[in-house]
Amino acid sequence: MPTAMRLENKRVYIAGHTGLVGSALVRRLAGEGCDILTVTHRECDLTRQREVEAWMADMKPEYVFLAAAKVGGILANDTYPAQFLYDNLAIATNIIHAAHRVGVKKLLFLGSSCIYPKFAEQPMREETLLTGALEPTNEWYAIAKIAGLKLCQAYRRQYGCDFISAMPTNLYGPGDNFNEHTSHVVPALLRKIHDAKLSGAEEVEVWGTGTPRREFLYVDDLADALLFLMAHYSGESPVNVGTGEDITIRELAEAIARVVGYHGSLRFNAEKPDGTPRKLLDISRIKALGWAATMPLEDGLRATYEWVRTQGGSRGRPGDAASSLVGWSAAHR
Ligand code: GFB
Repeated sequence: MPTAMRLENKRVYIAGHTGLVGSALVRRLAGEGCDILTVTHRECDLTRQREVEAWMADMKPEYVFLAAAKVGGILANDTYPAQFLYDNLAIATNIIHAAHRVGVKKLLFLGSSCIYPKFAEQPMREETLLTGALEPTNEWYAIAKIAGLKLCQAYRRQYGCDFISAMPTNLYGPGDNFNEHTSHVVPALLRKIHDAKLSGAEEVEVWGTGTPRREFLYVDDLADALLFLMAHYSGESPVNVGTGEDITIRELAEAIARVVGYHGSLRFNAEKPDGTPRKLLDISRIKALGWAATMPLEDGLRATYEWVRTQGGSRGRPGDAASSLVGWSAAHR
């Protein structure tokens, strides 16, 4: 077990600092006494190698959390395969290679649970990677994430770089994307059920059959896990990060209706894709290292709903219960 490493007074680059994971890392690192480095897309396009190498050579980060990615829910992944593959490949290769060039001490690459085979044995162990076909709706994103993970392994083997990878399960929380077409299921249903409550709609459409099972990790729990791994883990294998519990999409929708206080009905539209039937991670490796998630799902949903109702106001529209769809999309991409 490597000795615990502290980030105090260290130069720590958070790639993707405005996203769901990146903004949670900014919150979590705020109390660590480190020098947090961030860069906007306008200042440095992470898909442009020359720009990334110039910025990294100039800023010389010592630690890197690679949380920048083009992300989205099942529909976005299925609709924009070229962007999901190219953007995520380019971001991963540019930052990982530049980190090696400037001698970054340690880099943590964020993958995703969708890298595992569609019909992997559940819960999914890290060893099942590349043992079966991927889920077609997000194979583009998955292949880019697998490439990033493999690049970290290759740079560790050939150059001795301390580059590690974490594979989080489905995430939700403050700072998420609430756009109804590109978002993941939790923000999508929070928004649809909130607006149904405001408008008095009698029913809300839920995509798919409601039978797929998903595991949901609150993003601030993930941020804590990432700092834990940066401090305590140094190895070639990716490390799964999850809660160890999953629920059906129907149960999720019912939980969100309770949180929002919506009493209408849920209509399941089986013409929309279900995606992978189940994506529960085996978390025994990170448990053995000594980390566990703490936020129960319903509490996390409540905290997220509270955040978007208040932030939605401060980021573009009145935050009161009258805030409309426009407010949510304007406030959240
Ligand atoms: O969160 P989600 O879009 O992504 O969908 P995945 C999860 C499940 O929720 C699917 C259902 O079965 C959806 O059909 N669902 C129900 C909805 N209603 C909705 C809705 O209004 N919006 C959305 N988005 N889903 C993602 C990958 O797969 O998992 C990403 O596409 C990433 O690349 C992420 O890997 C972790 O969980 O199916």
